[in-house]
Amino acid sequence: MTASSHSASDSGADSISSLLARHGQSHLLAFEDRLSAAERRRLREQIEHVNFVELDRLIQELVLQPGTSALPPSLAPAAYYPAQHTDASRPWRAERFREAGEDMIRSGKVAAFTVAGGQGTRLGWNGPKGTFPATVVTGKPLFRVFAEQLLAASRRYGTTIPWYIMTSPANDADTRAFFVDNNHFGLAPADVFMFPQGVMPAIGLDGKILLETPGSIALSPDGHGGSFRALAGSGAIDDMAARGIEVISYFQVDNPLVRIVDPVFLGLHATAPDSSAEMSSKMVAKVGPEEKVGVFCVVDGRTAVVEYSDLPKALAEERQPDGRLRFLAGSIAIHAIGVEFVQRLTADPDRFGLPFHRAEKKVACIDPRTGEAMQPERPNAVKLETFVFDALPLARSSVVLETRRSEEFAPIKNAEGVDSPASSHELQSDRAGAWLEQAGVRVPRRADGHVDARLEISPLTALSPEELLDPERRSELPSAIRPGQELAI
Ligand code: UD2
Repeated sequence: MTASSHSASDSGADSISSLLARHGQSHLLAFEDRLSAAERRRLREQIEHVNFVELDRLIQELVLQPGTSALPPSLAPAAYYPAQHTDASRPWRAERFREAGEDMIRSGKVAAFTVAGGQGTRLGWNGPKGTFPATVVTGKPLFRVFAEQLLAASRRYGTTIPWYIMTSPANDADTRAFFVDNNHFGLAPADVFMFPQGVMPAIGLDGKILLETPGSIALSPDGHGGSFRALAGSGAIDDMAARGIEVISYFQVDNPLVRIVDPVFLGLHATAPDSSAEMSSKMVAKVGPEEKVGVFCVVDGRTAVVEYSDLPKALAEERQPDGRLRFLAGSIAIHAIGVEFVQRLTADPDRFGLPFHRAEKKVACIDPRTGEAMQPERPNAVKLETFVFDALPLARSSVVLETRRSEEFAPIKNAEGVDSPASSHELQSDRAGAWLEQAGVRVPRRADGHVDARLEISPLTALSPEELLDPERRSELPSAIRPGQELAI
């Protein structure tokens, strides 16, 4: 190392030391003498990326003195377009919106967007969640399921539906490699755009930033709300604008039943009289007060989602006169987002920010005294995350569409039990069975109502039950499924 570079790095280290001292985080350099010059440089770069002024506030509010989030006094359930369009409470004509949506899709105004930056720790899958084998019979990975939908929809509408995928710095390389290894599942690589989301330091319960190793801060993704900044910062939103995209179909990586290209929803978002075409959402009726999904509410005249952990039990349990939950509209994290809305929010990145939420997690780190690696058995840290649905109140107005859970929601989140591969398989088979029944196939059911077979319908075979009615496809279907049969079409 030359004398000049030595002195330059020394003075850089000095100013970093005083910065850290001012913010009570001097321990970050505690093991500097064990690091090589390159490792020191990397650590310094990480430190320079931290916004300490913002972080001080967040540590105070969300780590050291976390209050229970104050619920707004004017909280009311949000109105929604019911799945049964003939529902007397709010009749509406799906056909009009379907036509508008189909026009938009055909004219290339729709892009798909998957948030896939999460760490998937609950599932215990060692790799990006989108690589998890998700389907019932052939075990297709989630990314392939979505790719097949996009291929099928692009063919059906004679268009190209580009696909944007938000990764995280931790899984970006693995995600890209998976797409290359799988030949992008038949999609044109130019129509698949990946970009990593931002990160935030994990904070120990004492308010100190955690070190993952002596030379690196423990960083974790900044939540799916980071997607607005990442869409803008990565150039994805410019790419969309250049392609003439107007609407982003937003969905999570964990739901193999998501209907990515839904003309009714897209048309409703773009043309409903009460929509600003900025950000719209799908909901399902909650199965019970305890279900772990956020609920759509109206707060000060604006649509908002209150996360399940923030909704007091008494409110979650309130019933309407007909016995249904009062706060019924559960968020399944499916949104239509206007490209112009993202542009408007992120026009001045310094002024845009969604609120951070705290999540207590187990974060592998080093012991700040010895530098030894520690694997915590209990939550030892607060992760700071923003949520995409916190952008809803920023929309001028926002509509919510009810969808049927059995048609569109079978998430894979946990290794076992609720929202696990097993529960998702059951729901996937149930949906496939229902579609086959609509095409005249006899499908066996168990006493509990679930389909008694393992069934899988590729999106390339049918994107909706109507497509199974096509005479050519129908002629290939069996007349009946045997109990316990395995069938992939
Ligand atoms: C989410 C919603 C919940 C409900 C449910 C439906 C939140 C806080 N809660 O619960 O209300 O709608 O989904 O399934 O969202 N992700 C990123 N980057 C991150 C964090 C997450 O891309 O920094 C992605 C992740 O890869 C996944 C999705 O966001 O696709 C959901 O994340 P989660 O598993 O943390 O959300 P969950 O299941 O608690």
